Amino acid sequence: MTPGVDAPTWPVEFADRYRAAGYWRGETFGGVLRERATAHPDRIALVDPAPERRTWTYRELDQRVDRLAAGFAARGITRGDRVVVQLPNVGEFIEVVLALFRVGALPVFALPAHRDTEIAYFCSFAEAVAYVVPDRHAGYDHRDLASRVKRRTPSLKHVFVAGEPGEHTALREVPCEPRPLPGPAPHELAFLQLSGGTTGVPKLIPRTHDDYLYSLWGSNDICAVDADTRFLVTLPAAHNFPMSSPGWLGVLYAGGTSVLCPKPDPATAFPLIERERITMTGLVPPLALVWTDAAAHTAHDLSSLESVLVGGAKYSEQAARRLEPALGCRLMQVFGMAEGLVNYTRLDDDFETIVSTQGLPISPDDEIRVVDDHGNDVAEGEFGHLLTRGPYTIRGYWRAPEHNRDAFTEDGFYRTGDLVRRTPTGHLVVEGRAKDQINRGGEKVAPEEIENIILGHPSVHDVSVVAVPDAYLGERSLAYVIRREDAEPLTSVAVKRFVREHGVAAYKIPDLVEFVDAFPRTGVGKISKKHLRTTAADQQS
Ligand code: J2J
Repeated sequence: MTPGVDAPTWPVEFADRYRAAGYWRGETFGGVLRERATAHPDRIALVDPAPERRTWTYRELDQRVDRLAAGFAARGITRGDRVVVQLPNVGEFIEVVLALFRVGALPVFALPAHRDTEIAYFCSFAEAVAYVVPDRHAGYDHRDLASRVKRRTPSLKHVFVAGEPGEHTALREVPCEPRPLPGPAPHELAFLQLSGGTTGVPKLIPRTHDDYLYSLWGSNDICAVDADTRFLVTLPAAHNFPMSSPGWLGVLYAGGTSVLCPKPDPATAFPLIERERITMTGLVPPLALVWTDAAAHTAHDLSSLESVLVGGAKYSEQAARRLEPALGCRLMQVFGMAEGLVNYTRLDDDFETIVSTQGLPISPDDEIRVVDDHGNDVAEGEFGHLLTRGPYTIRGYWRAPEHNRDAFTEDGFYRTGDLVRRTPTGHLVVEGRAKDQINRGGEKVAPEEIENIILGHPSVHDVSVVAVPDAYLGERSLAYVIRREDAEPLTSVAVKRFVREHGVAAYKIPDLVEFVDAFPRTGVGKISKKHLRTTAADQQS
């Protein structure tokens, strides 16, 4: 463990190799923005179309980021400090993140859907000094959430609000005269990203400038992102996929334009595609289905679209076949993870490969192993557990030594928890998942987190949360509950309300609740989730 990094990192011989191979270029985000602003100051970097259209040239973005970074520094936020950032797809999000990068402070990327439980955990676990929120978003007042979290979190010194601040500090008051800042070194951490999670609390993923920047330019090469790219940020901008595959950060690296989409539905996105002449975007499979259907009878001109990336969850082959003809652009499947490894189908892959595989890794130095339950490599083409190691895949979660012992092999391979098969061309096909996680159309839910909440209900004796197949989302969540014999009667609605009132993101509330008398057990007496999943799937079909 490198002091100050708080997580295992690449052994020196690997780091040297990745530098020598030219993957790690010794750049930082702050430096990249400055260089682009110098090279082409008047190009548009960013468009925030709502409520009034705002644009930022590269020069303006660089200058505003400088002033905001100076303001953060003046308030005592320094290199290595953690700042929880929870903003929707607005220009302020991009400014805040880039300003923190420039200071060397680490954004912790919360999603707009997160509530008290998650935010309080991120703030306390990361010992965050600041938390950045919108005033209201999607009918929810984030200032109240911030007040509650601040009372519970001693480390939290600042709450900055984009919009009307209430009892907190207005973000617009923060910028001040720029001053030279020491800034981070390329091998240092840039931010902490959230893991999809399989455990009671999400793990934090430490990414460095060097490794993440490689995943960006590597993605740009594969996806043909350049200065002419006009990328629509359709998914929440804080998620790893729309941020880096190739995402708004990849587009920034290439000197292109990112347009922030306030909502992902076709009624919002299609007019923007037409007006802003969007060339590329990224979608999760359920959204891709909705877009494909809506494209058939839209009056909007989508002809500027050149490629659409679909990933985050398995995209069914039937759905994939329909996308290109409907949207009139290239489909690229992407199978990625915030821990690192990202695979893309290539623009010159044949149609069958594009619709039936989840692509090839970005890097020739992404090491891929497909192993059986005992860690032995399976035969060519057989399916097994995907392990990976490489120039932009982490070697350990942040401050999680015990979990790291299970999540990584001794020689540093990350156990993705995904079950894959490799085709003769090296393309990966995702066949399933061994980790205990629900993938709700790209939104990941850790059953254990929800089980722990439900177990707190006085009428609950035991609970097991599993995935059930769903035609639209791919999977939904089902909570099997055993009631306490002597307790008050309990309804499905009451269980859902209990989880909601606990304060978690709405997508984590069980879609279905069923009451049972007992759980199937494994030979050693543990609850057999496998058995429960099969029962659930049978009942739903
Ligand atoms: C099946 N499962 C997939 C796919 C991810 C790009 C794209 C996605 C993510 C992401 C990302 C899948 N088919 N095409 O970070 O940069 C599931 C796998 C994987 C997990 C990672 C990116 N694409 N998955 O989804 O960290 O189970 O990243 O291990 O949220 O999503 O989730 P996450």
